[in-house]
Amino acid sequence: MKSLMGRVIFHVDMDSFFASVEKRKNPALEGLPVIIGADPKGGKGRGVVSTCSYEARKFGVHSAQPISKAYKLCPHAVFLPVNMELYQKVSERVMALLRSFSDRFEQVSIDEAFLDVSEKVKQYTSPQQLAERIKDEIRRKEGLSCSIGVAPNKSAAKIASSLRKPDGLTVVNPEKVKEFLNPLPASKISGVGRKMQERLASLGIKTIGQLARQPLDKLTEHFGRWGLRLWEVANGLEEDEVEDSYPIKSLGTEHTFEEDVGDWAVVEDCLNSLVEKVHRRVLEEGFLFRTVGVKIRFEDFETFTRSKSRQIPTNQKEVLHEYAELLLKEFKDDSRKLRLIGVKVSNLQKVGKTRNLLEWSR
Ligand code: TTP
Ligand code: MG
Repeated sequence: MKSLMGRVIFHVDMDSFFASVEKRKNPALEGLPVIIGADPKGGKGRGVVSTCSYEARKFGVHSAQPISKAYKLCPHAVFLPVNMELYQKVSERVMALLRSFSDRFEQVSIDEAFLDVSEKVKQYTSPQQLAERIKDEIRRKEGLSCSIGVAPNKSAAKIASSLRKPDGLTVVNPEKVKEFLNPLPASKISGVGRKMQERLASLGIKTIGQLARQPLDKLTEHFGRWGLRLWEVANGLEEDEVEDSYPIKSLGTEHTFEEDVGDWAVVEDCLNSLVEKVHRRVLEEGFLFRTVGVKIRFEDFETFTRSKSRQIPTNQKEVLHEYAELLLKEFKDDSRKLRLIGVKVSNLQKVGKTRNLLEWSR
């Protein structure tokens, strides 16, 4: 087994990300409860909270809560719609900055990344000093705060970043990983959702320490390969690499018809096969996508592109198909014949191991 000694992993997670970006854009919101999500419509709104500022969290508001509930809990909050384009741009700048501080860099979501800084950290007096430097840079350049966890592996770093939010910094020394993990609830492990937590509790397992002390056989008997994973994480033995984020920005394909096509049924057939192809590649590469785009070229070579994004990344073919079809529909009534259509997905992220575990435990 490779040694964890010498590895320095950071997990960086922006604080109340969408809400903080809105606050930076409009300083009048400073200190106020701000809720980002669906329109509350005076308490009758449908849809959910995307996120909220820490001021709103004091009232019990949280991500994924029905917006009507959030309105009941905190009617005087400032409610704002999701401005994804803006958050995406800010995210790209933050991620570029984080990447510049790391030997290896893996973005895991719009506001979260792992950094392997094992080499880079040698230019600083301590991991703590490098983490503080990163926090300062993000504050100075973007006016935003983040929380950082430092540990010799990814799972402990991720847990560490969550402990002192907002504006937190938690350093776990390599020889103290187990000591750090033992008292924490098992639900702190990424992927242990409510169901998994209940199953663990039924076996008398509440803390990570209790999980760590279980015989491995017992865990694999109950949870299959995830049992091994849980046991490794709980014992501070997980050794996943920080996987450099994939340079591929989008995946797509297009088709030029042999002869220009006027029959919409033919276009739809072609769209189906393009969707199949793109989806196969998405699965092969292990991606999730947020954005679906189409391209359409008429017989006179006039070309259009359209795209539609969703908030939550997915790898579902149904979503890809539904969005592509919807986007193409705009052109259905055009009297010109079609020369080409194309389909692509973008805003990609890799399906991490934790995400598999997450889906499995739901
Ligand atoms: P998180 O990092 O989970 O949340 P956060 O950054 O708002 O707050 P924290 O300080 O606890 O890290 O998610 C990042 C962004 O992703 C968040 O700002 C909004 C979006 N998001 C949703 O739209 N829906 C959700 O259910 C969650 C959890 C996040
Ligand atoms: Mg966050």
